[in-house]
Amino acid sequence: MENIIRIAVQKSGRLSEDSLALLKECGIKFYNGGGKLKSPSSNFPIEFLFLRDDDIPGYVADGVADIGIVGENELVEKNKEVVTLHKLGFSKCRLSLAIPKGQEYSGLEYFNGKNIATSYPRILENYLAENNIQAEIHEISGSVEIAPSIGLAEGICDIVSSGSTLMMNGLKEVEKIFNSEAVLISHKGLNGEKQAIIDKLLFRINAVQTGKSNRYVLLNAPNGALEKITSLIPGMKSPTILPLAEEGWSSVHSVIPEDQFWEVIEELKDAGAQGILVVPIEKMVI
Ligand code: PRT
Ligand code: ZN
Repeated sequence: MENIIRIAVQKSGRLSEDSLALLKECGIKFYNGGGKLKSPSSNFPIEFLFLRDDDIPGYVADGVADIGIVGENELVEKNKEVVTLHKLGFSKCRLSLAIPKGQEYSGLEYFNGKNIATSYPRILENYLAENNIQAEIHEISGSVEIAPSIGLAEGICDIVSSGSTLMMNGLKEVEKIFNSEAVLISHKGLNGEKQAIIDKLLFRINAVQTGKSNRYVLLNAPNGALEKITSLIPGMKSPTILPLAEEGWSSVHSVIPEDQFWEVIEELKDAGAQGILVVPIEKMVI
């Protein structure tokens, strides 16, 4: 039988949209409508399993799925034996300790002898042990943020993104204990053929991610400014320089990192560049 790999992705929730969008951008076609739990791709040797995120580390560790996409918070909490292949840069959040807004907070010792509600008992237990804090952990599976107001606990340890859930529940974030983002994980000890398919997928993911973190830039420059301008936008190997129809001018094409974009554009203008166009890059292979 031809080798295919199975990927576990979240069925619905905060990870699913970005996970599926990334795989689509990798050119993988699949159907995920109709509440199906399993779906093959029509153009890549991969089959999708749509699961709850809590189950993904376990399914990958057991080999039911070969790879999976899950948040690092869930991965560390479940503590299953899998390989982390790649950070995916989405579903970023943090696990934090929070207490009622009106309470004075002097430091971690605040939690000595207190009750803390959380859905992440393992991560919290390790953190408290590392910091020599003796607190009682109350494991609850959801709506952790209401625990202090109903008298279940004095503090909570929960996922924070914008911080608005804490605010709405009269809580304040006092310690950040863990940063998380979506990661691609794999089963340990896959055969060579499956590994080759995964390498192909990783190559595509890298091309998509590199494309997203760069911009293609085109501009016109007087020939006298070319030296300065090419030093500002060295590109992948070196910029492309083409003569314009107008004597003494050139068109320069290059690639710039997305996060340096505004500063570089200003420097290019100061150096004499005109008609600067900045274009997104769909895929980039270095
Ligand atoms: O049904 P299933 O079990 O698959 O999903 P789930 O409900 O357990 O998880 P889901 O879809 O809510 O989150 C999946 C993953 O997304 C998490 O494991 C994290 O890795 C990541 N993620 C990113 C988040 C958040 N951001 C987030 N904001 N997970 C949860 N939240 C919740 C948090 O629990 C809190 O209630 O959002 C609230 C805080 O958000 P802010 O913006 O108000 O601070
Ligand atoms: Zn879950």
